[in-house]
Amino acid sequence: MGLTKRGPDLWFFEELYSDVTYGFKVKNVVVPETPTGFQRLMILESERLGRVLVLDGIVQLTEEDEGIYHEWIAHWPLFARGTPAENVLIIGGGDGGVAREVLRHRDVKSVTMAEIDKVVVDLCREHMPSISEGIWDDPRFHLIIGDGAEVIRRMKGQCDVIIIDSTDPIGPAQSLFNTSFYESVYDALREDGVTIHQTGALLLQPFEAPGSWRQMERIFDDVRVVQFTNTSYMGGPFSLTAGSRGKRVFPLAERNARRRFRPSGIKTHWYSPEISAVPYPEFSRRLETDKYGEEVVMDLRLPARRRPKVRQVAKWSRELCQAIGMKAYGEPMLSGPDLGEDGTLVQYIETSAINYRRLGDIAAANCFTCAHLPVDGAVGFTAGFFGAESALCWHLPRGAFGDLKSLRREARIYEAVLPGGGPGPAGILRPRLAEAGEVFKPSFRLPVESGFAPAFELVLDIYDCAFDKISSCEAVSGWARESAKIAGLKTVGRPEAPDFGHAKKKTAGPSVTQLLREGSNISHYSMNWLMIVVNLFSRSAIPLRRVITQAMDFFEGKKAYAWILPRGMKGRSLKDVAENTVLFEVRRD
Ligand code: AG3
Repeated sequence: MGLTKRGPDLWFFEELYSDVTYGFKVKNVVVPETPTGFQRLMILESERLGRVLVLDGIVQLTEEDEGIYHEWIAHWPLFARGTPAENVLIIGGGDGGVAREVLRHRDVKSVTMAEIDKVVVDLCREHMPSISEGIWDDPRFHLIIGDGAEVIRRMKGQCDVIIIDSTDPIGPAQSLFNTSFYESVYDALREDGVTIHQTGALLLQPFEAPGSWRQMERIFDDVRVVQFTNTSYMGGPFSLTAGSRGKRVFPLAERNARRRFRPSGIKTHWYSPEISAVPYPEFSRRLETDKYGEEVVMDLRLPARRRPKVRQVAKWSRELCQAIGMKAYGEPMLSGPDLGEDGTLVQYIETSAINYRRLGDIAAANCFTCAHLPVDGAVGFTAGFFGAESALCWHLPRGAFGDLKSLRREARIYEAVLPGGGPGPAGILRPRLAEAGEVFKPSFRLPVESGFAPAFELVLDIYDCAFDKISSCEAVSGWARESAKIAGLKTVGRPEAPDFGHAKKKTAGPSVTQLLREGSNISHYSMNWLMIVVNLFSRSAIPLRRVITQAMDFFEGKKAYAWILPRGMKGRSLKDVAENTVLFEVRRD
């Protein structure tokens, strides 16, 4: 796409999405596509929109409507505060539009703009002078050409407002969406300081705002999503996500803005404190429900000699989808013609997967979604379907950005007694916290080595990964193959990575499954908050440390939360199960 001939005319079509686009007729190519060393830059002219800045095929601004974005991203945080800001930092923003709006605030004493790409600054200044009008002569304005992520680390406790005017979290801006970057933003803020950044089109990039929200929620004292619409960012409702240092600012944001706007004397075209920037209720709801993935892991005691056949298990997986309100994607994947002791069934669903294998008279089933999971419904339905009277369950938060302790607090290990599906008489227990050092010692025994359980599952959530490593099916498939090799597990067929459009839908990215002789190796990944979730089920011991390190190295993840779940047990007390369920953190710096 990009520039395309249509009859006698030249058109531009945006390259942000693989399945939807918008375009406009190009009157004039002002700057043909130029590699800047960071990205591809192009400036076009259109009759209707004026000059248009395009980076990596994505529209950044048009002269016609740039004011909408620039006014909202600048004035919203500045007016949300109870008191005027003095020091403002802009990260990105090379076209100068944000700086222009910020400098209209008379109380602002200093505006520093850290832009990594000098070519953007130079070419916008030359070809779109109206965007940055006035900033170059303003003594309060300072430009730094450099990496914002580094600049900000030198500004501890110095800023009242930090505006991150970046491209989407692909390409050079990727590091601006990392947890460690958000931490440095927080550190750079003064008390009552506010930061804001663009988090995409709420409908078309449904995981961006919730993803950032989730990361920011644990770092900032308060987080808000600001919604506006313009013409040049396709998809209707667009989002800015803001975070504050201290809890006093956002509850009064609207009141502060109404009180301070008029006396400021600033005349805006698009921003007004009278216009609600509150997201549509559906988006607020999604921020809550899409917060984390959830998995329920069930070991069900099957009635004597019950050996569910493929057809039955496939039926279970389909009906379970209905019970949890998720669509099934494609047909079930099978490691062999039947589901004997060695077989696995994996059914992809809307936001991840369901899987099953049998160990003697225990059916070991997992149900994972990247949205809200009605756990009791899933357990109740599964136990009912297989005629099990009780199920040993692990309910795990996945992709949670909290710390290890809160993760442990949110996890539940329980016996669900049917009917009803709720916890049994033994109540709810938590996993045992361990140090990575302990688990990585050669003396550590996996449940299959100690004889505690006939199988185990390694559950791994890896954070702050490299986008290109987790965003391609090929890359993840490569990891899965290598991982099986290191684990010493025999693969069955090739990794399966069907594209069900996960990445485009209300889900968290495509999935890759490598079926193994003894279970399945599944990864499901979320590209928008740069993390990947991995499950590895095994009936034999694996070199744990090497498998985990390989995964973290491969995806360039900085931190992982890892679980070891004993699977397929009989006659173990819940207390023993909890004691043998291990949760630990691995860091790679
Ligand atoms: N930066 C934000 C561009 C967002 C485009 N993304 C999208 N349509 N999803 C704009 C830079 C203007 N100063």
